[in-house]
Amino acid sequence: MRDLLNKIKTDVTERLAAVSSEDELEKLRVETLGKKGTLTQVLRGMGALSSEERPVIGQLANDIRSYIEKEMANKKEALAKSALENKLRAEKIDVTAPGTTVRVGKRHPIDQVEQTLCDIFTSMGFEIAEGPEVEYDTYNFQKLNIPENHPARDTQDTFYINERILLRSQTSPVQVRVMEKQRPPIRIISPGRVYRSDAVDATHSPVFHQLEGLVVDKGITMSDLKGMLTAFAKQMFGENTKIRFRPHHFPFTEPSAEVDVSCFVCGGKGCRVCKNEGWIEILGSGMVHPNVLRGCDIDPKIYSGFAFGMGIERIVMIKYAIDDMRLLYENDLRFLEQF
Ligand code: 2NL
Repeated sequence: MRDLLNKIKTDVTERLAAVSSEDELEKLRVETLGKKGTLTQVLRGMGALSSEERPVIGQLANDIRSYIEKEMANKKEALAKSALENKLRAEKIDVTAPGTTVRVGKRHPIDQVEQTLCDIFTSMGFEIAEGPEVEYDTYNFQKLNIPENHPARDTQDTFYINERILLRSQTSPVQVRVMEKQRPPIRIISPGRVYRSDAVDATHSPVFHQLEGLVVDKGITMSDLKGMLTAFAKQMFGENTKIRFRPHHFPFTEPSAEVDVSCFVCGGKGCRVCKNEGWIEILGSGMVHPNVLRGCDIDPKIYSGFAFGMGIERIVMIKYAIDDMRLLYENDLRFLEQF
């Protein structure tokens, strides 16, 4: 029996050394110390021993049992420790490692400039008005005092859906719709997409963007237009910017003027951006024609107004010194990422 006990001791010690998981350890514990375990069975057989042998073998069996229990507890602790070490090693974070860059998209330069324009005008008290891109010719032409024989009405210049319906060639019809529905005071801007049957080149596109503005109230004069545009030009192109008016003709305004800003690059001396002019044309404007007011049931004897319109692409091109409009539509990220 003594030999049997010693063999169990050496066997278990050997097997314990090879154990590499808590499951294996538990299996060995049950096989040795469990109800039907090898050591348990030996202890059960002790009744058959003589009264001299029993205390001696009993002592040996208890010593071996304690020894095995202690070794198993040590092993259990060692396994838990190395499991924790593995986990810590696997989950280690190198806080000095370079981060993974997230590529964030951004708005198209046309949209960025449109947003800037809207911010400037809304800060002056203008409200943003929107309307359909597919319009009646009455709103796009008649109500804007554009006569039947005007070249803009030519199918060569305008996209017609049918006799009465077309793609708007300016955002003015949006303002006409507001003037019909709302009574003065009116202070609105209308940004949006417009369509003209133009061939694509460095300065033309059949689809482009416009922002128009309109103020109608009692006592509105050209000096209100000039003061407001001066404030706008300073916010858009810098505090030192000056503006100048040149006489022009639009059917929907009288008098009409084209507006230039002093070149924000050279300050007026002449450079590549202003083509040595010192001035850059940015928009068209004027006092709303009495026929347009009357057509919207606003009495021009009581009310007057000013209006202006600019091409957003043109402003983008001026601001970033872009010499070809097509670059704005090609969606080449190497170009777009610069803005
Ligand atoms: C330009 C010139 C302009 C307007 C647009 C307008 C609108 C109404 C009444 C009168 Cl409802 N006028 N708009 C006025 C003057 C010029 O645009 O060169 N745009 C790109």
